[in-house]
Amino acid sequence: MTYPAAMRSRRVRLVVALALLVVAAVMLRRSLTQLAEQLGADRSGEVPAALAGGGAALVSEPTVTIALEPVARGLARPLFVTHAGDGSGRLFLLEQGGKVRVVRDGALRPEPFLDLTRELDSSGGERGLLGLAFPPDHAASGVFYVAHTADGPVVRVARYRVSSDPDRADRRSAETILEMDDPASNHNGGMIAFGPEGRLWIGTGDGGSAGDPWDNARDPRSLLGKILRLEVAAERPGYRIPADNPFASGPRKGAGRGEIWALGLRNPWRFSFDRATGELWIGDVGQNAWEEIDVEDPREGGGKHYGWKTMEGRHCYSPREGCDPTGLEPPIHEYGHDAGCSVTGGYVYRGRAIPALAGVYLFADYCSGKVWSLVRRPEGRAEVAELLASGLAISSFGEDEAGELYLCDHRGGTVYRIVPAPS
Ligand SMILES: [Ca+2]
Repeated sequence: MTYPAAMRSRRVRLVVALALLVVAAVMLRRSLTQLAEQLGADRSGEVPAALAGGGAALVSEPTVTIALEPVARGLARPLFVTHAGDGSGRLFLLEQGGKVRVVRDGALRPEPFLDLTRELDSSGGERGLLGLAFPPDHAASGVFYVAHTADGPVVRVARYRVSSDPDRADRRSAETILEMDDPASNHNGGMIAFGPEGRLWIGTGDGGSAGDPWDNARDPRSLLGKILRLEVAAERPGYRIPADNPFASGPRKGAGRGEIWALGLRNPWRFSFDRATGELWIGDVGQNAWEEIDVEDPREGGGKHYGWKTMEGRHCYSPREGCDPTGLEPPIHEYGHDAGCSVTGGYVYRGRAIPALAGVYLFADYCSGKVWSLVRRPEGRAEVAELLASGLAISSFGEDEAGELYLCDHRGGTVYRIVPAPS
């Protein structure tokens, strides 16, 4: 090899090495970007500066540590846990594809309680069987309610009855209570629960896509982007509008749909009532930047507007600057997408196993897997602490009859009970 040829070959090696380095750097950057996107950390919609005002979370060190104990494994995309309130001690677990499963005496029964696989439309990541609620009179009436997406496309709330076997429901007993348009595949709400006053509460998404293109959440004539409150009874078809709903009586009578309890929500994926105080806690999933927790005392009469899409959390969304927050209810807590990407509202703990959590609200993020505690300070601020970095895709919390709490790992197919950490 002549000298110039050796130089050339050395130069070629150098160029090849540099090129490989560039390729490696690009690949690393791309995989980091993909990871961030998977976690939903899309920062493309940079938010305007926060509006002035109090409410910033006080972040504290947790004073209690928790652990997770599996109660059922091998589930297909679990996304809710509840109980029948009938003293049976059973847990009812929802699988997104359409099955309700029963845990009785600590064992997951192989046969589903109810299989709605054929009734529902589970195409798309947020479609499927979304909610389940047992009324206070379930032990006597044998009825229960589900929320799911279906062809139409619609979000349907329907009533079913148990069969002669209490661990099997009658699939043919379906009665539609309410159907709502479902214009896009995401943001379908689907949380349903009976309030302490015995009414059926329903969370509805804003209809989906992004940025509420139909402006549903702010519209008192639309049932989407709301919390609804209905009066249902086992032997009566359909529903009635409770006379004390905010648009059913009083000064705002007729100014909006009678079914509406609260407005301005984007996708109140999970909400709950505090067993002790009756307060309503809502986890409302944000757009690109801010996840929020809202809380209200229903004795104030409802009709609150939680801001979307004028605001996302405490920040202007539409318009992006200079929005008017007059009359909008700020969240008690918000967090940015550095801590997650999709809030999963939880419960105020009223069980007995973890006395240090008494009266503490637990919530989580689907993407980051973090579980937080929230305590309301006397001045109204939220004090938030990270309880657990679970690494799970937490799709929901749930409660048993005794008030112990559970969470669902959507990806791993396991439902866990929240227990005190071993000392
Ligand atoms: Ca809001």
